[in-house]
Amino acid sequence: MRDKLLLQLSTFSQEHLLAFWDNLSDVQQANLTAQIQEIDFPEMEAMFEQSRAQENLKKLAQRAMPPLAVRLDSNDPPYTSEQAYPLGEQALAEGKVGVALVAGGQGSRLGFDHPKGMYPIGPISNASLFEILFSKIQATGMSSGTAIPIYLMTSPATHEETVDYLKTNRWFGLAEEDVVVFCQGTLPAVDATTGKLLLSDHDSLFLSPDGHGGMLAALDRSGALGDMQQRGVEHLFYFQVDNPIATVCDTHMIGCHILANSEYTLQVISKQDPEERVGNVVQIDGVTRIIEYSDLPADIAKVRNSDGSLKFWAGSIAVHVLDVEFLSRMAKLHNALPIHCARKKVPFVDLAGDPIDPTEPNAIKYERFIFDLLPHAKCSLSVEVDPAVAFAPLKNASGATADTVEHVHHQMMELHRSMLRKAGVQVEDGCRVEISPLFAMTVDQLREKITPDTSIVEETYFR
Ligand code: UD2
Repeated sequence: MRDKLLLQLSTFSQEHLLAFWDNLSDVQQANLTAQIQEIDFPEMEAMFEQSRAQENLKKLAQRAMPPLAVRLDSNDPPYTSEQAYPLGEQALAEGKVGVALVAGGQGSRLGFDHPKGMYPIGPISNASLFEILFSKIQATGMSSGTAIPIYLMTSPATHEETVDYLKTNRWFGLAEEDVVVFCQGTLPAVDATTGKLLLSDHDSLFLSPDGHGGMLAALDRSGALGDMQQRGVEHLFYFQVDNPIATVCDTHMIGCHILANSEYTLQVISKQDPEERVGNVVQIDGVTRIIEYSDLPADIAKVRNSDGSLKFWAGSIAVHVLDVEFLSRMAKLHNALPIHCARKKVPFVDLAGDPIDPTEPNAIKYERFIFDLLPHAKCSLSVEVDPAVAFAPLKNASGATADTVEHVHHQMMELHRSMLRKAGVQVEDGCRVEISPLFAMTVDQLREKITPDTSIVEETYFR
């Protein structure tokens, strides 16, 4: 086996991967062989070339325009709520909507040593992100009279613990057959100057998750795409595990998606700050695409309209509706998603077999982003939402300036107080309240459950 591998690797100048072969046990040799056989070496070479010739985003961004969008404050939106809601409701009732939840990330930025979805985010209930989001799917299914399947993406680092956790908690009320868990793939990290693959140990490559764009191949490979087609799911509501107030299966958004014949619809917020940490949805040469906050040149991000508003106002909060037919067309296309390269510090084992912990970025990690499918869509649309009711991402450990547990708690309780007040309930300012999605998802549902003029003066969890 060694000679065969060596021949293959030498074609791509990667023979160093076998440097410790003779000292490995049979099991270790088998593991390393399996990892090497998974690698598409010509593709790796192409990716490394690409990392040296990154697209000139600055030049591209000069030609950017704001996207086609359904705005919140428009007097003349392309699609009205009256048109959109019934269509969204109908699609849900007919079982044409499924949910894709990407949960491959670990809570490392958060300082949490488990899959992020297990983080106990409920301000009073301590319910985890998974519990809250699964409850929203269950509640939506109950009100539309149909079970909504969820396609949950994990990564090798989060898969086992996630599945154990969900099993132990009986899939948080969803039927087991409606929870399809599939694992995303990985990509090797390479030395930034030579393009040589890095070893994390004598018998193992350094592999990291292939980004949320890995969902496209993983849906296909795992059979999840086929499962959707078999169930008659036509529209996939996609969102991230870190946003507990996501408007899961947003009826208005799904309705607008259908009205527009869109293949890829984005939920967007109106950015308040040019450098807000959301993707910038723009149109370039008539094609909609997202330029990540870190890639949009500051001078372009700051351009304002005559009324003072930001020209590039549309911030993607990573909530999308994608057509299943579109996804299956894309899955058949070779390299539908480009590769993104990031210079990172990656610990590795050098040729002498010593572990090296670099102090400066030494490697390139590769990722794919799902929103890079946008330019392939025959038609796409952005639908604006109020961030106060739809976006409270949990990203950072306490003490950071944004997106911490404290920020999320504050925003969840503000939202729930405001919903209660709209339902006619009196709530003291600052009173800690939380509403379980299984109690009510909307103000109308709250009205049915609570007598108007009830007064809430102490911490209350509605469940
Ligand atoms: C993402 C978006 C950003 C904005 C923001 C909203 C990208 C590149 N940027 O920023 O534009 O919409 O979210 O909160 O997407 N994940 C996987 N597998 C992976 C990598 C990520 O499942 O290999 C999941 C992860 O579990 C999380 C989501 O994708 O649910 C986003 O990942 P992130 O937190 O790294 O993205 P962020 O905050 O840079």
